Amino acid sequence: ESEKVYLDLCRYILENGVKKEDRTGTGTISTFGYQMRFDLEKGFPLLTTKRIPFRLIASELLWFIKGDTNIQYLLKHNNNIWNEWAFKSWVESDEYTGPDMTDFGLRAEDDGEFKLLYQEQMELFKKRILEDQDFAARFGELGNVYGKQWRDWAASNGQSIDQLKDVIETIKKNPSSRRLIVSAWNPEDLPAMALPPCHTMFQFYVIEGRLSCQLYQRSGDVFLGIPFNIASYALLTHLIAHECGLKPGEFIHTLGDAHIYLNHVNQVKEQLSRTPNALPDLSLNNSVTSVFDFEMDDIKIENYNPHPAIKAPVAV
Ligand code: UFP
Repeated sequence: ESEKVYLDLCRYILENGVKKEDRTGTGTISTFGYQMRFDLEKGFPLLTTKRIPFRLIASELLWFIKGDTNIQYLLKHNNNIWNEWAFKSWVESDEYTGPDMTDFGLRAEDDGEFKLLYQEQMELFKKRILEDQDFAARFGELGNVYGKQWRDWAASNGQSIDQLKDVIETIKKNPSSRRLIVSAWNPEDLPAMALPPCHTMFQFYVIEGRLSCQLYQRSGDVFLGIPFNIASYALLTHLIAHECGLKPGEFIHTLGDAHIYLNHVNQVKEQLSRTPNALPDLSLNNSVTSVFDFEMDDIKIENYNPHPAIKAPVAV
């Protein structure tokens, strides 16, 4: 089954990874250059050895696909994964008059009293993003994140390039093309980005009526990030295949720095001790024809029987 290729990656790093310092100060065991292949006809690669919240992955992907870069869309779908980035710009702005939120992420971890204060401010922030359009336009906006680069890349002549729309049109018109690439890595934008894109570029390939996708991910948190990234790009491949009248082929995941954080090692071992179940199935609403029109209700995961979730701290 497909899940084994992910578990093999975990085992490979535990056995062959080298200790490496990292930006977050957590420490990792790391390897450079690794590739996993998932045959999408053999089930949807949502891991079963721990529960993965597919709903968050799907709503984030639809947000990218729509070219939306404002967290309001995510909040409307009860998706909180990008909140901290927007909250940071709010509490650092002149308009914020609440309690001091400097280093809120780190402080919330070791200070229970501060954590309550932080949660209260975060709830107020979310409510305002949802209810106040003007506030959302100013403080919900994340700027040059994936949605912007995929759908509205700023060209030097002042025009905008819709890479995703262009690549879908080319898949339909010229499926044998070897130039079916979308890049999120925009060197000009990097200095202003809090988190430079981890999924830097992806390429499509069509053979015998099947659409495959290969992602180059520069940096992968193997325990927390990678399972999300696999499901996200598998879903993207399904959606584009659906629009183009193709069957999904393979998702090929190529990793640069693939690492297990030192404070995830026990969780990884726990996961490796579990026996995978059959992969679930993905079901898409056939009446939706364009990837740009998909909504959450049009995307369903069926027969998903995971082991329980495993908690681990996020390195920030
Ligand atoms: N990371 C992922 N997948 C993602 C994402 C982040 O694994 O989709 F956004 C992890 C990789 C790394 C950290 O551990 O987040 C980013 O840190 P850096 O920029 O230093 O590579």
